[in-house]
Amino acid sequence: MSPSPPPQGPPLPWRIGVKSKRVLTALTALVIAGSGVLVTTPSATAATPLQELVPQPVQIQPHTDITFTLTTDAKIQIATDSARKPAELLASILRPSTGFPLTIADGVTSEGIVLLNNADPKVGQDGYQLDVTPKQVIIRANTTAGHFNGISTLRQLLPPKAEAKTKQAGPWQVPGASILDYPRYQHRGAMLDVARHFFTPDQVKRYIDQIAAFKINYFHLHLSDDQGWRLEIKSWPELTKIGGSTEVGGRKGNLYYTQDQYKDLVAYAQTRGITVIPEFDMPGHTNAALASYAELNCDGKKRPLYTGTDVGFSSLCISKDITYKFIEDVVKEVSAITPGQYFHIGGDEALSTPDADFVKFMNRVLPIVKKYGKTTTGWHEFIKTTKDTSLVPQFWGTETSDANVAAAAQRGNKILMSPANRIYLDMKYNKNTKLGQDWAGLVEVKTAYGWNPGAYLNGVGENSIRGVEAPLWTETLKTSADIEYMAFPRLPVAAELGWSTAASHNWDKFAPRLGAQGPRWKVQGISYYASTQVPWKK
Ligand code: IFG
Repeated sequence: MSPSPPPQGPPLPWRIGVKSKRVLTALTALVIAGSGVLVTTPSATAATPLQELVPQPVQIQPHTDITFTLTTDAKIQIATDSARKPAELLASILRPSTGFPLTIADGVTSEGIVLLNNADPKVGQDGYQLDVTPKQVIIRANTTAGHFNGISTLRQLLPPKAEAKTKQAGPWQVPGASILDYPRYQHRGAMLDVARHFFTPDQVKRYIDQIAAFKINYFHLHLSDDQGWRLEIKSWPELTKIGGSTEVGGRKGNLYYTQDQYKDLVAYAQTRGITVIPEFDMPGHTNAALASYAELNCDGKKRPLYTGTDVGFSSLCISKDITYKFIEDVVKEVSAITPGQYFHIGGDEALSTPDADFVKFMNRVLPIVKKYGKTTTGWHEFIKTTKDTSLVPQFWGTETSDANVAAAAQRGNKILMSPANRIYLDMKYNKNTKLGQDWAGLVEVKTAYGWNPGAYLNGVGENSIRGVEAPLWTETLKTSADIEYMAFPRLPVAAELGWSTAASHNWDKFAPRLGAQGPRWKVQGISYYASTQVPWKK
């Protein structure tokens, strides 16, 4: 008589690392050899999708006796219009792969996927509840953002082929569960530098799609630098005509977004629950502007266009009034087409601006951003020039102490964490990585994961953290494949650090979940770096 299978207890805890799995296998073998009876231990690798979610939700209650199957007559039902964009996003993803109509219906009448409001207040603005029953998947949220985040989780509970752009065979099953989830931080960001190398609107949209799947909710576009000015400013047309005509390496072209294209990118991001933060770096990193207008230079002479990768050699002319007219025109035009609350003024590496002038500059510029209804964010250097606690310094240093940032935190500023030696996605993984740079060190996946945003900077505790953002600088990147190689798998690492609880931070538990994303990325055509530190699922 064959032994009854072991009770289907809770799946093996993710504490089982690679080493202990070998021990487990050896033990199992021993049992087989010894007693001649096959005792199947619940394998640590036969994970259900509930054990493979990135970022890790706050609470998951599996219901192993329940499976929901999406069928052709399923509808996506919304209780109010606030859930329409999330419903449309989900439909746009599942219709191609399932071939189902997945019509969107107002009101909850039948089987399928249901987006309701009235979620538990505990989930706040960005959280959600996701309940899988035999006939329905119910996502409750208090806001549109919450529904977007619930949908990102549902996508990961479906088979990876749900992400395919062509019709796949089913079944389309979702494991029974009750999930209650909400983020640790309000800001989970990704930055793309489109100034060093220009990326087309479609390439930017591709990256937006990829970051949205990990509950990223801010997309920071680095739109100007020494090598390029990338957004049309109608009152200063030479900025793109000249400043947008080249890039690192010297490629020539109309390498910029018209304001219509920018508005389209902003709207596209919104349909994925993402808010765009435009950055115009100043007073340094401004050679493209200085090459476009002679009058912006103190000596009245245009600078030559620059296609190299040095930093710190340029500065707007602090003493000239026209500099602030220029900045006001830029802030005015861009704020008018940017629904998001934040305007990024850069402020980094102003090495050619005397310190006193830097302070003078910021004292004139910060009020301009406020005048057009936006809240300034910027690389952390600017924060020493102001006592305004509503402004957001983005820490990008490699040290774990910064007196000005700690003082700002003390006063009440919320800090956006982007330590370069942890989460700069353009850092090489290892010395063999062809793309990227290494000035902040080599950043393998485990290094990117191995820090606590709430305890990283001395004097900057959990309550002073606004969130985590992963910048991707593009001095060495030209294609979407280049972006994906550097961003995956470390962007999902940043997403986990920004969303999941500090208590859930554990590499041995996280690595298998990250590895389980591999098949999904393969279906999506993401050219990720298959780090040997991660147990990639086949
Ligand atoms: N530092 C510069 C970036 C870019 C980066 C590349 C900041 C804030 C090095 N400034 O990071 O312009 O060149 O890793």
